[in-house]
Amino acid sequence: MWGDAAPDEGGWRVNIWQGTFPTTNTKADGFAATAPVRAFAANAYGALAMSGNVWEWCSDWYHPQAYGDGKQVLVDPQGPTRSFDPQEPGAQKRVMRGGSYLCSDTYCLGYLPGTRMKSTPDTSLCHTGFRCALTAPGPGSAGAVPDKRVDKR
Ligand SMILES: [Ca+2]
Repeated sequence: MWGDAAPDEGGWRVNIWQGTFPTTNTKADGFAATAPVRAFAANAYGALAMSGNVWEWCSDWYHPQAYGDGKQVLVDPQGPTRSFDPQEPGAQKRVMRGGSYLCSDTYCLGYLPGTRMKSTPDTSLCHTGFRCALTAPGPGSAGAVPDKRVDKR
C-alpha cells in the first residue's frame, strides 16, 4: 500500500479512526465516516483507496483454515469451496479486506495488509463496500479489460 511508513507520515493516506475508539474521533484525516475514493493519493501502482474507508467484499468464502496452518507460504490461494465460521456454523460468510473508517491503531488494525474479516452477504454494515477491478493490460494490448472477478487482494 505505502511501504513501511506510518499511515499519517507525510500526510494521511487512509481513512481510519484517529483518537480513542469509540469515544473520540479527531478526524485528523478529514473524515468521520466514509470518504470519496479520490480523497487520498494513489499508491505507487496507481491504485486508490486500497485500505481503510470501507471493508471490501472478496469472492472467497470465509473459513478459518483457508490458508492452512500458517506455516506455508501460499501464492494466490483460491479460497475454500464452502464457508464455515465456528462462531456461527449455519451462516454462509464471505471474506472482506481492507479495513474501514472504524479501524484505529488503538482498536482494530484491519486496515493493514493481511488482515481479513467475515460477514454474510446480506449484511447492512455501514462500513462495507466492494471494489470494481480491471485486468491490467498486457504488452501490446489496447487497454484494460473489465475483470469479472471481485478484488481478492
Ligand atoms: Ca477518518
